[in-house]
Amino acid sequence: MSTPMLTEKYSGAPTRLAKEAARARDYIVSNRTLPTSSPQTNGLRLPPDVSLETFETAIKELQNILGEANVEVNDKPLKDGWYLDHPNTHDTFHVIPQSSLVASAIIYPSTVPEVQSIVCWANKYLLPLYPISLGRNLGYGGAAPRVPGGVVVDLGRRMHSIFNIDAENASCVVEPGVTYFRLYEEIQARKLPLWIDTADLGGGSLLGNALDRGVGYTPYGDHFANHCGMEVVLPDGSLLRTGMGAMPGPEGKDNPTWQSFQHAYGPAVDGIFSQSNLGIVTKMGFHLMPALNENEHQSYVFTFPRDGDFEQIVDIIRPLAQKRILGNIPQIRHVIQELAVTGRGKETFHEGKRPMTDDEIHEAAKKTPLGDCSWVFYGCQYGSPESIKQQLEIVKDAFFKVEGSKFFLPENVPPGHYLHDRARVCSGVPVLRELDWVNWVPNGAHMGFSPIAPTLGPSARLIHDLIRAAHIKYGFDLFPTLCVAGREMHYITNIVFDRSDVAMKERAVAMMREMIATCAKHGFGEYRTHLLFMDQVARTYSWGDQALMRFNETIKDALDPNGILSPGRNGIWPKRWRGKGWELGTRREGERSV
Ligand code: EUG
Repeated sequence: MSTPMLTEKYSGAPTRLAKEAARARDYIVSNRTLPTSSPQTNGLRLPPDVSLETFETAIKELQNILGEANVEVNDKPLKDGWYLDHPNTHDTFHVIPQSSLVASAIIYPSTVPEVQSIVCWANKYLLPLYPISLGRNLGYGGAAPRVPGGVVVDLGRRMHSIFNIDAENASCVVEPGVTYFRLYEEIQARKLPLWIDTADLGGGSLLGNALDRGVGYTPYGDHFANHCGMEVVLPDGSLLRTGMGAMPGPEGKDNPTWQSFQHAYGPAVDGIFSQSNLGIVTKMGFHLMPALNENEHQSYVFTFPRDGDFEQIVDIIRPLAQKRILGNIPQIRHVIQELAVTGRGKETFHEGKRPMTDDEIHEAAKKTPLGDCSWVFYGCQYGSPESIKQQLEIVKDAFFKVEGSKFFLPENVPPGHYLHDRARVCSGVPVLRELDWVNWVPNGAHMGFSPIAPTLGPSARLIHDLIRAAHIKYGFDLFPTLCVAGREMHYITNIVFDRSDVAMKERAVAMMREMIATCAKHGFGEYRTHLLFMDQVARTYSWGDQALMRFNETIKDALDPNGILSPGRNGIWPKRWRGKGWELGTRREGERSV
């Protein structure tokens, strides 16, 4: 498995992380028992209701437009690769058989007119397209199409320009293939006083992550909220600019406020292109944060001894976040992650496959730098040194009310501790560290379960207990990471599984289905989900007898009458596909195997 660097590949890692990347890869390789490459179980997977003859005609036609090398038929063995060398053919973290969610072909456009031609071509042959930016939507299906045999449009490979880093407006415009790593290195090289906001892993696409409404950890951490202006290819092949970009600028230029004012005029349509299948976003603007100096941000950790401190911690965070004394979205993690994020497998801490008990976790935690505890709060304060000092006094006063809580600065923990990586992420420096906990099991993979709950003690207790009970029932260690804002929190938990263990994967899917249903009963809905659960999650947003789904279907049918764009994404099926058994995990339709 190769370790591409940014100097040679748009999706590679920066040179500053070469050693770390090689180490992460070696860890993953040493922990793998599966072959690096496996033939597809049933050979080439054609798109549904498309004959081989039609498929071959269509492929030839598109090859004539884009060039043969830019339209690949996916009839080769599948390689899971790893983070820096990831597939665009299927879900690298396959929780169902690897050959299930698989592409029939992969297309590499290089320009917006080429994307428009692809859309027209798909309409002609009724082929389901599945656009990806980088395909690093890890935990939610990666690059895999929702419909088996879908045609993946890999936008990132040839469309990765950074168009306009504007130091005065503090903004930029990017194409789908621009990663956090790329933008960060570009800004550093040009010595511009700007911060980016990165996701936990730096190899993701700015545009892709924002469209999926991902989270980051500087004050600009709400990625979709900090986007400003889009260019979109619609399912009929026409081109749209949103926000102020809809108004032409002088002399044929782009509008001068395209990256300045998101809301512009009339209905706010940008939102319908996020977590949806209504258009292919080819350009997206972002606000960037004016850079702070080294002494103008301070990361820190609090630990809390008892599981039962959870309610109190959440109730302490709420007013601090509402008053914006907490300037970013902090994370609370369960102490088991202090073990996992070392990158050493579970066998280092525990014998056997069953989940670790609380006692066993505490015993192992004693030997970690933060010591024994139950919850770990990773925060960061921003401002002048004097202001940070005052803020930290307020924050400490608040958290020290929890008996036995402890406070650490980066200088109080060893150099390899995760806090140092957290400090980078909270100051806009993209890293790779978050890969490490996937090594908890051999052939490690993960899937995200990410419900939203109120930032209230009793709700925190309820959702944690529900999710913990499910993990005990299905035999999984529980890895909660909570991104806590002033009014809601994302309870994100990563289900870590062994890709070679079929029974374990079946348990993971069953547990997801049960947690989605149980959480929905209490009003906790997922903010984002893996391909397999999109139908089920969409149907939990059922107020008014599925009023939202009817609305989404109405828009879908109006914009995409042939149903060619990402059918089924986020649970939205075009008319041509509805009622044919494609929905998974809902009672409305009979299930169809994928
Ligand atoms: C994380 C993971 C997610 C997500 C947001 C943040 C961070 C994990 C798997 O999904 O949606 C440490």
